[in-house]
Amino acid sequence: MQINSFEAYQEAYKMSVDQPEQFWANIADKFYWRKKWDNVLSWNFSEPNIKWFEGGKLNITENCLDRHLEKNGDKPAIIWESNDPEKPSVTLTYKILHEQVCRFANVLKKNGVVKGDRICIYMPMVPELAVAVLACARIGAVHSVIFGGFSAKSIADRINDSACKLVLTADGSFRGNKQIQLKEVIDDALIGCPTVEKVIVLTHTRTPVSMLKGRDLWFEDEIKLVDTDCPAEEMDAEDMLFILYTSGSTGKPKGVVHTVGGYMVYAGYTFLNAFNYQPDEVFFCTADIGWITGHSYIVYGPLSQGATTLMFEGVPTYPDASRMWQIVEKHKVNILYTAPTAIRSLMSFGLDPLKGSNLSSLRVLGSVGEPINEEAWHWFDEHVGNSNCPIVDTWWQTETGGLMISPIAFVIPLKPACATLPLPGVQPILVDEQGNEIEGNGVNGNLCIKFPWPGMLRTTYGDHERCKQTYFSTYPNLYFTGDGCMRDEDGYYKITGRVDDVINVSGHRIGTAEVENAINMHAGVVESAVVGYPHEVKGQGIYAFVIFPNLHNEADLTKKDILQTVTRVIGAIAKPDKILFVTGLPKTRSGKIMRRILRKIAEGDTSNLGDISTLLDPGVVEEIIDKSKS
Ligand code: 7RM
Repeated sequence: MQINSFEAYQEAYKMSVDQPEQFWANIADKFYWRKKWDNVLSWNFSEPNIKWFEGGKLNITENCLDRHLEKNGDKPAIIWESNDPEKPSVTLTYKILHEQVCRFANVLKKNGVVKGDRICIYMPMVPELAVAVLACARIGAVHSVIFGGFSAKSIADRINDSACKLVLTADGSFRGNKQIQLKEVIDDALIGCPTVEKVIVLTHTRTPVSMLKGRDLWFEDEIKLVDTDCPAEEMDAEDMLFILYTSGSTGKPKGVVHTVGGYMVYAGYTFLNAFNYQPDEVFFCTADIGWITGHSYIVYGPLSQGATTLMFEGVPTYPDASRMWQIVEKHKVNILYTAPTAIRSLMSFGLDPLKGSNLSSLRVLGSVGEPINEEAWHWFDEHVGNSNCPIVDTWWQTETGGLMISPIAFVIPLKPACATLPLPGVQPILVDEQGNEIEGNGVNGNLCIKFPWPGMLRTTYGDHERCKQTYFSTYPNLYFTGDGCMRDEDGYYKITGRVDDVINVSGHRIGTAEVENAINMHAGVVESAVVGYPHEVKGQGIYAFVIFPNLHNEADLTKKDILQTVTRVIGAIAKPDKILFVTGLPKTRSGKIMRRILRKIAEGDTSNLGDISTLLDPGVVEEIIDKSKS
């Protein structure tokens, strides 16, 4: 299953296009199925209706746990590193992890959870989070993990959208020198969540929490009441595995749905290949399990391959900027998979933090979440990789389930800051605004995918039409990624960033419409427009133009109030970096905000604003430019 030469890549790629069913059947064969599929693939992108390995029966946790027990039961499955460097790390062998997952699954069962129920997980980055995710999968419950930085309102929206029955949380979480009172946030969220029957609370930060009689239970009490035997639920390949909410250009976040069989095959295959994982290596993905990267490359990808996955609770700069390198040395990390924003933030501390740590265990480096700039790429290459480790710049999305366009370490010749070539099974195509294919090399276009791959989303929870509209309607019979892309002279793909109204802040997707709605909820705000602008560390920052007619003389206080409102409505991750009070917004005669102009102003590039003759009132542009400069 592992590709070891460029010729082997070309051969695999060719087969994946010429005989996709045979290609994926061969790979799926390497996993454990209780019953093999009847049909590898049926699909159309018009409804869309996509089915992989139909008729196949399996449980993903048998692939991630049980099947490794005999040979690798004592091998570390998860190594956990605490936020606090003084606290001992924790190692869960495959045997122990299996036992813990079974116990946790029994706790869920005991509390009435059955196959198909949706479970909301809002937990810190502790081993129990991975255990909780796998426990859901064990009994066929659908997990919906929510990142710890979202507000009560965001959580309530997500819980209600998929009618979750149970919530798994903790008293609180540590991130650097901050604490988040997770249970308190959940308590606020649940005021508006009638479907939630039970809340199971893990003790972690030991902060006082309120426990509601009949609803809230301590994890530590529950786990004592169950045994370690929990047979895995037999799942159809196309049964739902999880929902993960993600932002787009319009409306509320969508619940991206992944199914058991295809997702497993794709996460496992891409993990093994792109990173060239070797048995006994330690793989460290610095993402949070609240995002797709954590789902696929902390939990499911590595564990499905019997790998050792390192899970870190904290942040790269706590207690200081040497923390990541200390972790690499301490656990002899072989593969380090992180984000450009983390690299840029560490770069800003200079080279001293690197000096005390031995990084010679590193063999492969990876980047994900946003376009990596060349400066960061070279810094990562030279100072972390000692100019001796391939960097895989992996392009993919929540919706794709796994890596799509990415180098294969030691196989694909690299170019700095370039995602290079599609993995086998991935058929990218560039199109112009009208949907015409842009052929040849040295071209730019909108990135689409023209053939299904096993890890792709199947629907958006509860609203299939939205899935169709968002991804399959812009260009008929193509999956539209929302990204712009260049194909260079050598046919290499370089992702240039979103072409829709999504901002990528530190690798987190945030919809401009979501932020605008949040700002508009603030008393006194009449209207707002939000755009992204280049930010040195975060990649993109959030710039908000706000109409607030009755501004009193303490404008800074009002700005803080608006930030507070956004924090309440969405979460701290969506707080604008800049707020500019204006009296009007550039609108077309039909009332559409011309974000193109605002983007230019936010970038500080007002020399050429393009055609503004279609504006209702071109005068507002002058005003905004003046204010943005003062
Ligand atoms: C995995 C993840 C997806 C969006 C995607 C892109 C951007 C991700 C790269 C990248 C350039 C990369 N899922 N993106 N990886 N852009 N190079 N290697 O991030 O759903 O949260 O975001 O992130 O715009 O559409 S995500």
